[in-house]
Amino acid sequence: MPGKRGWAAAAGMVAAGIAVAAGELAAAALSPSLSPVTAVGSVVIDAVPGPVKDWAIAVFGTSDKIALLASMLVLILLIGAACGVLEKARPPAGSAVLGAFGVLGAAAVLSRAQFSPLALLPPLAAGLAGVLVLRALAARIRRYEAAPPSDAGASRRDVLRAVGGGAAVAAVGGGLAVASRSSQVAVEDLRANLQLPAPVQPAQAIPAGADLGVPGAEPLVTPNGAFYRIDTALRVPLVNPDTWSLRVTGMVDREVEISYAELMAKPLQESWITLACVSNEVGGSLIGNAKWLGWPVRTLLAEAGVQPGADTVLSRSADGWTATTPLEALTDARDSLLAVAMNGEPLPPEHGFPVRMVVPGLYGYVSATKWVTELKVSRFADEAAYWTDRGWSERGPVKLSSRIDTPGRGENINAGKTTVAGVAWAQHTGISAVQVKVDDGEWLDARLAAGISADTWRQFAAEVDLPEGEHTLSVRALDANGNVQDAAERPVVPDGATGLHTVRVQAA
Ligand SMILES: Nc1nc2c(c(=O)[nH]1)N[C@H]1C(S)=C(S)[C@@H](COP(=O)(O)O)O[C@H]1N2
Ligand SMILES: [Mo]
Repeated sequence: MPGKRGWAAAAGMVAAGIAVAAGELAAAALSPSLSPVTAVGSVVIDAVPGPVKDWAIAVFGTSDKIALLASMLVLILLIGAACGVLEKARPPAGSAVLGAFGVLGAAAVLSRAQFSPLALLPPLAAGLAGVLVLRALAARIRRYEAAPPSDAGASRRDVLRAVGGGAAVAAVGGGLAVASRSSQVAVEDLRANLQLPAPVQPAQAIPAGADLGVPGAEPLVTPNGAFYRIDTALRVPLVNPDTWSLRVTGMVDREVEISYAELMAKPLQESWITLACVSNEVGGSLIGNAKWLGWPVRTLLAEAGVQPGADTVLSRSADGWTATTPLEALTDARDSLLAVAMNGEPLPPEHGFPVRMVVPGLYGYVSATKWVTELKVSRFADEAAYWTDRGWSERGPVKLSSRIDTPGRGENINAGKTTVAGVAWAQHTGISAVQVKVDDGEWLDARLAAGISADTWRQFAAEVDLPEGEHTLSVRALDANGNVQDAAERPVVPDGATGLHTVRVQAA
């Protein structure tokens, strides 16, 4: 039996172990990128001098990361032990020090992850769990210390039970965290090693001059890392392609189920499609253009045999999110895809890996289901989808719109000639002209860049002459049917904002 100081040290180790497990489990529940252990480890890796890194790699080889994690764990347990002894000697100094390590963990996470309040949860959960457990155990040890000889046996058993129970909790929690982490790593490995099939029908070639390359304007192709992300997932669903399948159900002649391997073996096509969010404010950035590799939804629906009377397809994702898409948008000639890749790379997890839908001409909330697992052919009248159940319109065709990228709002520019540039979009209809206006002047035709297709946005640029002073630049687009962009200001709810994007600048 350890002495009383030994118990205090053991209590501290148990508290530290539970703290680590709590932090890792919280990260597992939210997002793997928020793991405090990984964050601290990465900070260590970055801080360690090169020669030490080389030494570690020489000694531990490819197990260098495991060696780092193991030494971190040993160090954490030693710190825990010291905190335990300190807590016994000078309560609550030990638990305060343990809690401070939670704050340090938070700092490490913040230095790694993109800031979001969520990133603070795992280290704070860790710190809180550590403090509470240590205080509870230390109180028992103090009771044991103060116990008269007649009670010594009972209070020692109480300490033994509490410390032993805590150790078991730490072990089980840690085991769960490790298991969840390794299944995440497994999916990430599968994704990293995927061989994408060559498209049977390659994407449209980008015509020369489609990207005007005006400094300050968004590029024609949005890199995956810069593509906006909108979803209701608190934690990015990690879907294993080996167990993923897509079922076609509802008003069909025969239910069909397709595996990832079967989907990858289909004749896939590549298409440029600009995806936009209904919540995009006028002038906003919830829009991006990418090259999608996928299989036409219409072919899968044809295999299932759509029954008469159906007018919608309810798509469901692995995390339960749903969208209802007009059936005709999935059966007409447009490139509605079950997409497996984005800009030549397997879908990033946050953009729907392994499979998502992309439908030209419709806002994402009624069409672009990520992590899709079911297509139910049905009637609008019989279904409620996630957002249409929350006040958004049942139909969500993308509205004709345009945006000035440069100059930026409030920018100070030189008086004289200035290039106004940006993008215009009317997916699946096409843009025919873009016009720019200075203050209350005439609408001037902008130079319209070559387009990839009617399903993608188009760049424009216009040279305007700005005298000194404050000016308002406005833009409007015309679609391929000759419709002029709606200037009336309407909010994003229920079916997308309208109004013209204006930018105020100061010319000097
Ligand atoms: N599973 C799932 N798919 C989803 C959503 C969602 O919340 N969950 N959001 C949709 C919305 S509103 C939009 S605008 C697009 C955004 O796709 P992106 O995040 O790849 O840009 O995904 C759509 N697909
Ligand atoms: Mo959206």
